Amino acid sequence: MGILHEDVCRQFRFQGVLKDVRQWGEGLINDTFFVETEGSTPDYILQRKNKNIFKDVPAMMDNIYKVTTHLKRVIFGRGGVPDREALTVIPTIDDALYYLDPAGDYWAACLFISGTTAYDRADTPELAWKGGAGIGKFQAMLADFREPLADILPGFHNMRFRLEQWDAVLAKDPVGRKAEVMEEIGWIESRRERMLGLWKAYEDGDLPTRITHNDTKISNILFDAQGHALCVIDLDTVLSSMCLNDFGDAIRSYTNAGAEDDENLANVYMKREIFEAYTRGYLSEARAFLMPAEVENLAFSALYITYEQVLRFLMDYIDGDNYYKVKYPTHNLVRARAQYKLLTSMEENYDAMCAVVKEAAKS
Ligand code: GN1
Ligand code: MG
Repeated sequence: MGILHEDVCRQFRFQGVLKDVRQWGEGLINDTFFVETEGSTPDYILQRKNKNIFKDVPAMMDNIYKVTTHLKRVIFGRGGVPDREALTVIPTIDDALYYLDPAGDYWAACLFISGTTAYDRADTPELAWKGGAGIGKFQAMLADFREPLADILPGFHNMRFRLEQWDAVLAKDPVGRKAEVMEEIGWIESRRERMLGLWKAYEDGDLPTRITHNDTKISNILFDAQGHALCVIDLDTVLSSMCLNDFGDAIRSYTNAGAEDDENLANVYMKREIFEAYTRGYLSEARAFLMPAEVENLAFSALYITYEQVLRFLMDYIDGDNYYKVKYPTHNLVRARAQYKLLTSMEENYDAMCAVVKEAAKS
């Protein structure tokens, strides 16, 4: 049997001799492969980018290149190891940041950072603290990056845009699923104005625009042998936006006692000790650059991003599953219900969350 995608690998400036190329990770969007080379030459991560979602892969790769170049400069200045603490994009033999194959698919590659561990879940407060510190440091290193990035995912985490998308899908009801999810639709409708309020504050300039990662789940951080957050990965969604996205999305994923698509809703609730640990870790790095208005909205951003995720999963279900990969016909609906359960748990804990943020912001 030949090596998977050997022809594609030949397009990149990979060192050494190919040994194996295999599927990697559990992403819902791209197809990811681990490229192993013989002997001591580096290994690589190769991805076929989802062109259905990323409409402008060249601009996306350009964003990633700009951000990683800045990170490497900062890391070097701090006496760190740029190729281990930031992603390294591997160019093609034509010196492009991506390869467009004859079938019209876009591929990109980066250096594999060896000797690191990635976690699927933040099961302990210690790990959650370190993850929070990792994202805080990532944002801090980019706090003085002023070049605007290309808006490659228009409306990502923009509630005004999401609700417009939502209204359009509901009006169309393309596969006739709307009638069976009226209760779930009510979850979205009843919180509309409150959720829109945060985005409006951003639109009004009460919250600054920063470089944001936009997918801060723990599996997007590599930890070193000492167990510290070493490198933030999966930079496909780096954008210029409000940095509350990153805190909110981390809380959504870290604190969930169940799975994102848990069918047993009793498993799903927000773990308060994980919330507290992440918040403390994050603020240990982010306290120095955050504005008061950002700190004040941290707890709410968790509700905001979780609500948005309920909306996105439910909308994709109603739309006939065009966005997220699904493993069975009601998968997006199951995901939406599980995320809603998490949202209600956050709502119940909201006052306590605000108190934790207030306290952690001081120390
Ligand atoms: C998608 O593919 P993955 O797991 O990195 C999505 C995120 C969602 C997440 C939900 C570009 O991320 O926004 O929060 O699924 N990414 C995009 O699991 O839509
Ligand atoms: Mg991602």
